[in-house]
Amino acid sequence: MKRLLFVTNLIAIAALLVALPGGTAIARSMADPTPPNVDVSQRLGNESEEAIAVNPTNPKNIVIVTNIAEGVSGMFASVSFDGGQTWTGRIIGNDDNLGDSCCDPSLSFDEYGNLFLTYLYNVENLVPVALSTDGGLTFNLIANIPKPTSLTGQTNNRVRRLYRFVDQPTITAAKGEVWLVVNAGGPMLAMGAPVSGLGQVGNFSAQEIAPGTNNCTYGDVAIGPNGQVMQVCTLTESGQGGGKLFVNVDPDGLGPAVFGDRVFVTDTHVGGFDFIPPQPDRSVDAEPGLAWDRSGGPHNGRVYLVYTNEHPNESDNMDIYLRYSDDNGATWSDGLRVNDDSTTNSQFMPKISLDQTTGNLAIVWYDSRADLGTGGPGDTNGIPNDDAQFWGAFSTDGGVSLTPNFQISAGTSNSHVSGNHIDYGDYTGLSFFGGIAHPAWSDNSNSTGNNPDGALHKLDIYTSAISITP
Ligand SMILES: [Ca+2]
Ligand SMILES: [Ca+2]
Ligand SMILES: [Ca+2]
Ligand SMILES: [Ca+2]
Repeated sequence: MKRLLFVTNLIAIAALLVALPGGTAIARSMADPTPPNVDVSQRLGNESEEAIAVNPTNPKNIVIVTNIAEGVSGMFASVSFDGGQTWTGRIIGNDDNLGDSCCDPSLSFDEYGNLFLTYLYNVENLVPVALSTDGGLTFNLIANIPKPTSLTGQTNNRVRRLYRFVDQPTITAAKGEVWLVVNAGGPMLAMGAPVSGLGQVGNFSAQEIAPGTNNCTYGDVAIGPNGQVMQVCTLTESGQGGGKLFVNVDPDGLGPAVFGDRVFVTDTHVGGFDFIPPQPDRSVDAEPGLAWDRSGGPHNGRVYLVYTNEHPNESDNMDIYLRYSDDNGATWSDGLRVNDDSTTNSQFMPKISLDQTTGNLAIVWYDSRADLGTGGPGDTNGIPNDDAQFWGAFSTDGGVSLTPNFQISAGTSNSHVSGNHIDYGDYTGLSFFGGIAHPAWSDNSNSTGNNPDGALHKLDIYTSAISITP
């Protein structure tokens, strides 16, 4: 997410086998209390704000794209063909065929192996869509989506006001369609295109404003089993006071129906720029994320929403919550707290992913529970709640309950000492497929010993492969 602040700046253990309901278990390493961590970027300078996607036609093929801090244009892109053990990285969007990329990458593989990438330009108010048909080795621009000239059911005045800026694009592809949502200078604008095979992508002719989303942003988009599309966004009040989550649904995707009225889901008490000790320079938003079950399993059609909640407001006690809906977002379950610690520290920047081969869920987030300011492995500096680790949990029962939380990052990071002006960035990455969850996060612990900037300096991108096995 290139939030507006950033736009302005630019212009200037023992085996841990946890038995789960249904007879499944999480297999964890005998020797290591955390799963093996891999430093994907191994670059001087700060990489942060990471997107990750697993190729369903070849689950050993994983792609990561992230922001970089140095230089005017460019993003870091890296590809693995061995399940995330080894990576080959490069810089893209540095005035190459992808133009002058700023940041905010979003990635999605579809069932044909198409890999879609969207991001922001430094200068142009266009929404780029790039496609890779070789597993992320190369990308080509397939669309530069301009401001629509007209929109069904919208006044000319509304259309005229679009694209004063564009921010926070998110792309997802499945069920023969690809959808992108972007904050189009006020409301959320959604655009979709048909997909019929590898490299076979039609025009982004379906463009719609999600009603009632003016000043609503930092959201996500998901595709349901019948091709329906849901967007979520957070309507943020100024500063840190609070935010409300709303969803809108287009019931037939690329068909003639349009997005319905917004549905209020919950208050989060997390503002658009809510400052917390572990994210002191950039702040956080509620970072809502969606996952729709298309697995054909027992919870087919259930859509999940993960987000951050602060309670009490302005306490910095942020927690990760999960809700689900079985009626296309009309009504939602009560919030289930995902993090299982008993501290009052911050959990933030959650990401959710649903394994479409099983219907199981993975959720990951940054977590400051181990930083009590009393030293030890979770505290780098004697100050409480300003260091973070990366943690996760699975759900195998349709989001009714969660596994015990597990620590993913082997080390502890401190975003402020990275000198990255956006701390860890605005979001994290997760792709869950075939029983293996692949998270991506920003890390300056140097737990792997190969960050060229050393420990507690600039950030590298880390990943891990976490199995949930029968
Ligand atoms: Ca707040
Ligand atoms: Ca908390
Ligand atoms: Ca600390
Ligand atoms: Ca680095």
